[in-house]
Amino acid sequence: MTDELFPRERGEVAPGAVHVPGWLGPDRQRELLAACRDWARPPAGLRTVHLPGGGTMTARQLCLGWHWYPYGYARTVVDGDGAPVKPMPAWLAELGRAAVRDAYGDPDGAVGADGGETPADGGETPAYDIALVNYYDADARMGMHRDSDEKSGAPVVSLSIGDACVFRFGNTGTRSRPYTDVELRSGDLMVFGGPSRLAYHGVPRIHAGTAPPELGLTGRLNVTLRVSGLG
Ligand SMILES: O=C(O)CCC(=O)C(=O)O
Repeated sequence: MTDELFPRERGEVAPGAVHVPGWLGPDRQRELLAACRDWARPPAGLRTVHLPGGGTMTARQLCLGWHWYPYGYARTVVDGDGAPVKPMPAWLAELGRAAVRDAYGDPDGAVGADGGETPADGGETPAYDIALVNYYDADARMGMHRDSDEKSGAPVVSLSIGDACVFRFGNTGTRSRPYTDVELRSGDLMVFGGPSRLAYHGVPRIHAGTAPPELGLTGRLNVTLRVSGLG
């Protein structure tokens, strides 16, 4: 992708939904990519997700901390090889907290009454204990959906690496309009919490071949960090 005359700016896509372009620098992107490659190996590696209606997700997925399957969480890959889910690394949980702090500009990471504060941790954002890593090839998509299987209202943190995509951010009531299309590029951060925590969102298009060449990645990786509230 060519450099632009004007830098892309942080933007509030909807109340509580913040886009921070280029939040991860080239080194952090490379480190996260290397970690994703490691996690993608079996057991409990990258898998195709089968939906109850008979379809399959075109983005392939792996999980850390808690294993997500349609539609719940488990400690083992109940819809795959049955292996225990890989642990959520402390550094990745901390990256989630830092993302929330930076997106909302809150030095304590405390993000409001429905943003995940718990008495147990003194009012700070609780620890991120789930990572879902989605891998998109050029033809993969993700339909409009809500992240509603967690018991915590803490903001969702989403990190993008590789090809750019169209990220569609909608409303809490319906899968259709009104929505806003945001281009997410390698290194971009999206955080959605508060009134947008349960907004429908999806990925209708990947811009194939737009990953920074130095990454050596074909396709797009998205790492979404969540707080389970599952104890
Ligand atoms: O790939 C993305 O940017 C979105 C991923 C997503 O919506 C999800 O994992 O629930």
